[in-house]
Amino acid sequence: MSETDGEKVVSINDLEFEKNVSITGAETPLKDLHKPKEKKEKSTKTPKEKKEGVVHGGSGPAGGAKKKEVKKESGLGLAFKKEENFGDWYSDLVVRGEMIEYYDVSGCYILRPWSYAIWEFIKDFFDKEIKKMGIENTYFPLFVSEKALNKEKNHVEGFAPEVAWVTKSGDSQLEEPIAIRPTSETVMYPIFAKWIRGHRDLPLRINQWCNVVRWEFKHPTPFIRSREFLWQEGHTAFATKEEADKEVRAILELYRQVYEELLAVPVIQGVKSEVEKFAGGLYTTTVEAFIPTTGRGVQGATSHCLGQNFAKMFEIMFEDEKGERKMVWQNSWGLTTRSIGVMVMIHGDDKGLVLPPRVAPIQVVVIPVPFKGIDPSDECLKVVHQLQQADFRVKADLRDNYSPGWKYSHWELKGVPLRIEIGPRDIEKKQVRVVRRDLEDKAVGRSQDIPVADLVERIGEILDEMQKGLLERARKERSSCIATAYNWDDFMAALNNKKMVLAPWCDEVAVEENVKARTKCEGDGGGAKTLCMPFEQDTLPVVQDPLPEGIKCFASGKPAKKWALWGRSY
Ligand code: 87F
Repeated sequence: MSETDGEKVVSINDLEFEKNVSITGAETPLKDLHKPKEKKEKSTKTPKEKKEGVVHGGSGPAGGAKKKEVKKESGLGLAFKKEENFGDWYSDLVVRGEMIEYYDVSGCYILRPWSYAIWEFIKDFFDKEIKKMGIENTYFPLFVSEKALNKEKNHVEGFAPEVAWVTKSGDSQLEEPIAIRPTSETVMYPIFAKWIRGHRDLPLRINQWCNVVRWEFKHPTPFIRSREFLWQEGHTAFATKEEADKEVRAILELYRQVYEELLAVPVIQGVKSEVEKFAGGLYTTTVEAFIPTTGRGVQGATSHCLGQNFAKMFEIMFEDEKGERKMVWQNSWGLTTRSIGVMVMIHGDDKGLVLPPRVAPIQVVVIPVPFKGIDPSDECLKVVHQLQQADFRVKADLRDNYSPGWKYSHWELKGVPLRIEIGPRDIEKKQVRVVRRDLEDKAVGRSQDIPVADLVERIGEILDEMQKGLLERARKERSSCIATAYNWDDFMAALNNKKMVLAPWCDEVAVEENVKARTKCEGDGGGAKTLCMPFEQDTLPVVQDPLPEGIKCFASGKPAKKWALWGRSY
């Protein structure tokens, strides 16, 4: 770290994360987590003949008459249990599930094809929807000049320690350090001022898919908190506040759809408090998810109305129909790869990832179960072809050095929604066995025999059912984690019982700050804050809108102005 002109300049190579307590509860440095297991894996990877009968449509050893070198199905299980050690379970899962590879720059992760494909589904959906709304994609530079970055003081204040700067090229010091974008308001708005002249230039609505860098010092967690991440950032300018307000909610609705309809993660929509809103803006709306295992809320995405703050600073003006010069109204909104981490945390179990069908890179894996020298690989390929024709994402695992049981565990670890097993007896009966990833081993309906003739139709139905079922299950659990409290004691009890708490609130900054401080020492974990003031919605039946007459703030005892949803959070 060095100092120039009183400005802190962080050389991005110098820094190490503080070894804080992990936000997931893990204190083990992440880089050490996988070392012992790597060793273990090697030892179990010695090819051995498979003994147990995992075949159906017959019994006996896989591979039939010829003894094949096949891998045992042991050694694939996760090293930690979700309920017992959530932090380590998660870190282990994203690596073993082949979503993440660790990297030698702290806080940066490699997104492997298995997780990048999920990001592409999110991207494809959202991109198509915003284009329908008339928003255009663009690309602005990664670098920000110091002058531009510091133009809007409110905006950078508080964030400054997280800005990474480039100070050198080769051996020579740059004349002026340049920042790496932590977000692009200050990159884009000088250009907005140039592009917008008259009312006919409005609205201006652009979006970019890119990476940003925020040099976080809290414990990093794959997807959830990393120093570089991927996102989309939308930036728009309007002639009127009404248009801006309308867009804020339209974008928030798309974020809800990404979470609920793609990732099967229930969210609560609402508006942020003064403390929690984006300081550079007028108001911030949010979709908030919740991780029941840790009892923490997690901000899913935000859609801000910036008001005219940036227009003032960057002089983004237009001439209206009457020839008067006016400032534009602006919005900005963003959704990041954090969404993938939230989905993993909510649906994953002790066997691995559980991917909702709409974002599963492979929806169906077809596994041959050889018996008595009969190899069903050709039938597997036929089924793959049949399902591919119907646009399912499907793959056959025909590797002959792994047993069927090993493959079952492998694809369960990766979270593939359905597996199809085909053995000789299935071929005779013109059927296949279909096994669902989302149901427990012994659950009714987890495994069913389906005639090949009905396969396309039934697979479609089952995947739809799974998609809906995952959201319903998560919503039920989430809803059971919302408590209401009218006084401090009930509030603390609920919070320490891993709940979000809906409480009548006076809406005062000092009170929120006080609650944060008091919950830090009185309970375990970090301080509680407002997650949002939920919009009226049927998923939250406890919200009574308007607030009952004469009701007091749970924390200050002053007259309450609104319902606020409180919680510990990521
Ligand atoms: C970190 C360093 C510098 C968040 C930062 O939410 C600046 C910032 O402005 C910063 N972290 N923010 C707020 C970002 C606001 C807004 N930008 C466009 C979004 C969505 C996309």
